[in-house]
Amino acid sequence: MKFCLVSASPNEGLDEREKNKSMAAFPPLSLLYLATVLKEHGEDVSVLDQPGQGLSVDETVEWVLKEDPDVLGFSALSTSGMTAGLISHNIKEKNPDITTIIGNHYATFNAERILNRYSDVDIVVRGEGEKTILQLAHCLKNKKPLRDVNGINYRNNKTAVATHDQPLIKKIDSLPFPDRKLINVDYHCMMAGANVAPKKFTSIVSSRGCVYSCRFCSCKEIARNHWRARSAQNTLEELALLASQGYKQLIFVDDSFTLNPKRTIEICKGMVRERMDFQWICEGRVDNCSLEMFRVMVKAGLKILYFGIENANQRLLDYFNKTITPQQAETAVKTARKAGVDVIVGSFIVGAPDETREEIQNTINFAKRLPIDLPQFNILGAHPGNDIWNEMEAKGFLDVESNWETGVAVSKICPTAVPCGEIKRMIHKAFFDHVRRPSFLLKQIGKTLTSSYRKNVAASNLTRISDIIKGTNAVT
Ligand code: B12
Ligand code: SF4
Repeated sequence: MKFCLVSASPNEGLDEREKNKSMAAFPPLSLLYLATVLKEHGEDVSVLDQPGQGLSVDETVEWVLKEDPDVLGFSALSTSGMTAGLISHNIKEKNPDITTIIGNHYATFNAERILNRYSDVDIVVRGEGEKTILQLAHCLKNKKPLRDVNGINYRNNKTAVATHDQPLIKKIDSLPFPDRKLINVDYHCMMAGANVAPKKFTSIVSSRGCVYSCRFCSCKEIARNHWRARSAQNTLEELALLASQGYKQLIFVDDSFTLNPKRTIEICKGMVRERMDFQWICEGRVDNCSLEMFRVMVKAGLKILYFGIENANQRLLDYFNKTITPQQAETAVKTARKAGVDVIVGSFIVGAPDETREEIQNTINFAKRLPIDLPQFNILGAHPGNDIWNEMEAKGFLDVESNWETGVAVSKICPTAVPCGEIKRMIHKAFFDHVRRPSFLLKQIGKTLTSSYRKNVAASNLTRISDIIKGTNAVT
């Protein structure tokens, strides 16, 4: 059977190709895993990264028709689902025999809505896809009923039906390494408008899921609150393969890369032992921050550590169910600094229901006080799959029909939140006040002079950096 897998672009207009390209910061690991599993089972597969390759809807349709698959599968997050719906429609007009499938977060949390809105989408896959795509391939090939496939929604005689959830893969070490050669795109990693990975770059995932339940996050739903880690050995084998393929810079896109410090340390020690020489980025929780772990991570090439600090007000941290304190954030940042992490990014979320202007300002001031290199201020969003979405719906603030594909800022719909426009102005100003402080700039220049990683990033982003300082680059 022939499969075409497409990572759909978040912007269906697609005129601004450069903008689309930069959205596709990382390779679509989802599709690369699925394609590799299918290939291992003897299927014929090709993969297209629409935003990565900067293709319009028409160009994508043309590519699919030329490939002439039996099955066309899309990976979609929020707005890219709309593009997938449009492409499915244009494809079916020309070749109605192709079976169209959509997966990923957008699909998982909107399965019925997708089948209702897009008559040209045949099957929606919920959650983890490797087992499901193989079951689907088997059923479609042998003309067996789709009800035998777990984790899908489809139409049976025009009625939408859902099958049982697909059980999670127990041992993710059993999965093959995603074959990155299936896509030929030079990926990059954008942060504050600058490419922080100008060398040969890719992403990797060493664990799936998360045991926490933050109200603004939908990861817990996909992995059903389980954390499944690959062994250090298995992760190191993939890293060795990436090194042999010439990759120099990486991002771990795990939800919880540091959840088990022993495993994290083992991976890092392996990277040092094998002299892999990667420069890499990962996320960390502020309640998991031993100096020993950070030191080994730095030794193994950690360059950018991204902390979910979220807010300076305990009341809001509790509302977010983040189970951390501002004091923990302070300790974590100082410990990472002491361990020699080159760039520390603090991510903050503001714009919750009942959050006052003073509380928002308190978070902005907290960000300034912390010894971080870059603040990232985000506006709280309601997406299908997160608890905030359910809360806004239950309170009657949400127009589900207009917002399920895009998500919506809480501050746009909740009468007790500070209005969205005002928050945008506050965080825009906060960002530039933060990065234009002479003391901050001097420190950053000093650090850049002593870090070969920073020097390389700075040299590759001279125009962007001057745009940021002048305020002509949208970064928050
Ligand atoms: C890397 C990443 C990105 C990259 C995506 C690059 C790419 N080409 O794929 C970039 C930076 C572009 C990105 C953008 C955004 N992201 Co993002 N991203 C992630 C991240 C960190 C990792 C994704 C990943 O690779 N996981 C590893 C793979 C193996 O797992 P997977 O993607 O879930 O794929 C599995 C299943 O979903 C399923 N599946 C997926 N696709 C398909 C397709 C088919 C046909 C089938 C059968 C199955 C299937 O099978 C896969 C294998 O098991 C996740 C967090 C996370 N841990 O998942 C957030 C995450 C997915 N992103 C999120 C968000 C909110 C966004 C943005 C909206 C952010 C923004 N404000 O702009 C945009 C959306 C862009 C858009 N409109 O399309 C949310 C999703 C929320 C939601 N309910 O939709 C997440 C969960 C982060 C979070 N904690 O909230 N993101
Ligand atoms: S925000 Fe991070 S810690 Fe919280 S549930 Fe999501 S992945 Fe887990």
